[in-house]
Amino acid sequence: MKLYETHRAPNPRRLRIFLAEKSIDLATLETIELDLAAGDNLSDDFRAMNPMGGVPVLELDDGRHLSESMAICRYFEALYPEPALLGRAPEEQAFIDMWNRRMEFHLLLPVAMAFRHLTGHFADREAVFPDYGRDRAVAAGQMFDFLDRHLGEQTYIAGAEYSVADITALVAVDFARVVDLRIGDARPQLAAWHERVLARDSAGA
Ligand SMILES: N[C@@H](CCC(=O)N[C@@H](CS)C(=O)NCC(=O)O)C(=O)O
Repeated sequence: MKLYETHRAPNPRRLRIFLAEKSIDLATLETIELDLAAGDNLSDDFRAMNPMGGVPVLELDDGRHLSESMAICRYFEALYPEPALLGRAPEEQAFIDMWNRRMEFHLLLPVAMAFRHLTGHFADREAVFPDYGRDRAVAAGQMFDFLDRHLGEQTYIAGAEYSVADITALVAVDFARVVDLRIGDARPQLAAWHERVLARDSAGA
């Protein structure tokens, strides 16, 4: 299998952390680094693999291409069920999915939009609306506040156990630094959770 990714981008980092939690050695996959700023992901060859143009993309041994970080995570969860990061019992799976989707739509996406529209990093391929970027940065900050309250009640995002929802939240919180959004001193529960998840070996993946 081959993994097309970009080391500093948040979605590929989600996948790398997921694989590290499962002790899957990245060296067993051939990894191909793409330069997003240079537009490597906009080429015809790459779009033939993923018409949406995003990383990560996993090339299977039969030559098919799987994209969407969560689809790839689900594939590896099925291949390597332990430790379970998507839950075991039906209710546990459903609640982890609910929290992971909340982290994707209400945290990672606003952070990504703030980055794109405040920095103009992808101005070569999309219109840039700084007001929208500011609005998304505010929304992400409000989510930080929400999570600070939420994590006062439980150890991890989806409950008592570490899950993929923590991975999505971690990459979003860390990536938010690019738009100068930080946890700060006013969010102690979020800071304690951040220290907890950052202390895991997988966080450095
Ligand atoms: N929904 C996709 C998003 C993939 C995505 O947009 N990846 C970003 C990097 S984090 C990307 O490739 N951006 C390049 C671009 O938009 O041109 C996933 O979950 O994998």
